[in-house]
Amino acid sequence: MEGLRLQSFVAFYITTPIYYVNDYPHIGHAYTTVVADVLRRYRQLFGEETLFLTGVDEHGQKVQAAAEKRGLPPQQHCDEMSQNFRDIWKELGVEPDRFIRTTDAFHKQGVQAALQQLWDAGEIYASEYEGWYAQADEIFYTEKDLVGGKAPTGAEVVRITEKNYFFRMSKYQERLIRHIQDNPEFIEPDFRRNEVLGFLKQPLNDLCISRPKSRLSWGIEIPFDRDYVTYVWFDALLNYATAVGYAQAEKAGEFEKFWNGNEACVYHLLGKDILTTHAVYWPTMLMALGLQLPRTLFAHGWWLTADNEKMSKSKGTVVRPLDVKNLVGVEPFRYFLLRDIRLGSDAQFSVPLVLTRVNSELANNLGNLLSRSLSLVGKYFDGKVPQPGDDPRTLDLARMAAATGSRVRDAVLSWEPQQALGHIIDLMTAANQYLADRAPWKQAKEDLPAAGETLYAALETLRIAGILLSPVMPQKAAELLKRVGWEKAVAYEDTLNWGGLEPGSPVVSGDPLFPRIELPEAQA
Ligand code: ME8
Repeated sequence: MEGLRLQSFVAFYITTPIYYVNDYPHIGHAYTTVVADVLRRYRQLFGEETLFLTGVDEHGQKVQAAAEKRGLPPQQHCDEMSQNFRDIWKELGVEPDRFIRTTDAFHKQGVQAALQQLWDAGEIYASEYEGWYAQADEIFYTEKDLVGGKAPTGAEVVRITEKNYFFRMSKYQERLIRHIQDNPEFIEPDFRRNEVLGFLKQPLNDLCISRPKSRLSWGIEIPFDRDYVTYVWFDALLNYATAVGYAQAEKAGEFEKFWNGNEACVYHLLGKDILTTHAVYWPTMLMALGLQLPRTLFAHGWWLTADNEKMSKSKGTVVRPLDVKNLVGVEPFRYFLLRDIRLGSDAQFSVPLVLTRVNSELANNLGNLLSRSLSLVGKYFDGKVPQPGDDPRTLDLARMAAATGSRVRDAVLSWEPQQALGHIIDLMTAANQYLADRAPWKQAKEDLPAAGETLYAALETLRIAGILLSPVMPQKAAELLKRVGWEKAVAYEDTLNWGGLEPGSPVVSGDPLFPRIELPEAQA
């Protein structure tokens, strides 16, 4: 209970990266965003105040080039593309509280306020710069960074000399190392923290935060030199703060609550590809601005192709989230994304893997338990929840069910949603086994109250599972709860005690909640 009380004081603010609008959202974007949506719904279920932010990164070379390719002015291109992201999140049942675009006026103003503050404080200086620039990465590399004449990412580089503005990032290196060492929850998982600490063994350079307009015009103007725009990463990282009121006088209270106060718990979820920018640029920017650092940066892994490769547009291996959603349904797809990968590790993505998971755990395990129980309750108990009982075997199942809520909660709070779902499925497996052992279809003919006890227990485990699954599959969970005769609003506390279902409440039968899905011919 101590944990529950502590957590409920926290203003849990979860963010996803803001995605580049140079292309349509793919499975990786959907992954981060669905996980964030689910984690926030769990925290809400546990009684915490939450705020969930996602959005789009609209400035910089990549986006300017994509707009040029379509023959559109960048703003029009961004208006259209950002709408695609919004639409897809809606289709995937993702409900962010806020959707930020870096072309939003309040964001631009916040970025300029930060730049001006750092310039006035001498944290930004002008210097002649010579280096290797990779357009694809939008990053400058030094000679020693190059691998075989190319960027470490494999991108082509060109030699560039120009005046630019620099943020004194190197000044904060020691303080950053200490912060990472003193706050183990700052970078998760552990092995990623060690990677960052390894990276910080090399001396940090100062960060070039400007681009001359002659080379790139699509960006936020530098307030103290109108010939320059802001480097896209400096602009983009600030979204997390501007979205909750940074540098907006009328939103000072909100900024205090979600970012800079004692109760704030800022949680950035991101892919491992962008950990360095988040773990090095961002905290040093915040230190220079005199702001609090986020509580946690969690770098999750990648979905790979069936051949264990990174999905690639040129090889045609990028998966479109809506294709999968249209095949299996939105909520089973969400379930798969949380269940088939350990947050932090890589995993393979393929349609057969989605079907295997959804069919075995949702259609066969949970779905069969539900349909068998409901049809027997219909047949022998007039469609009403029967009376409970206290056979030792029933009490074993009851104990397991009543412990599942806190197991799920512990797993979610330790960033193991895959395991949280595993606990729910273990409960379904145990309930199916219980049903098979007690065979209520036979009991009904010999001892009707014993059959009632068995079916009550089956419905009761389904009720608990329904509540605990609601953050992942809100609509299916609501339907499941209605079918087992549970009309109350979803509340975590109701999972902690056995015996919530009222005998006599009507159950509702219907089509299978999770029909089995077969692989379309073309993909078999
Ligand atoms: O990097 N598996 O945007 P982006 C899992 N605008 N997740 C994946 C993935 C995959 N195969 N591919 C992409 C940017 N992602 C910047 C971010 S934030 C201030 C600025 C997800 O459109 C993952 O979250 O390239 C990754 O970090 C993000 O998409 C990159 O999106």
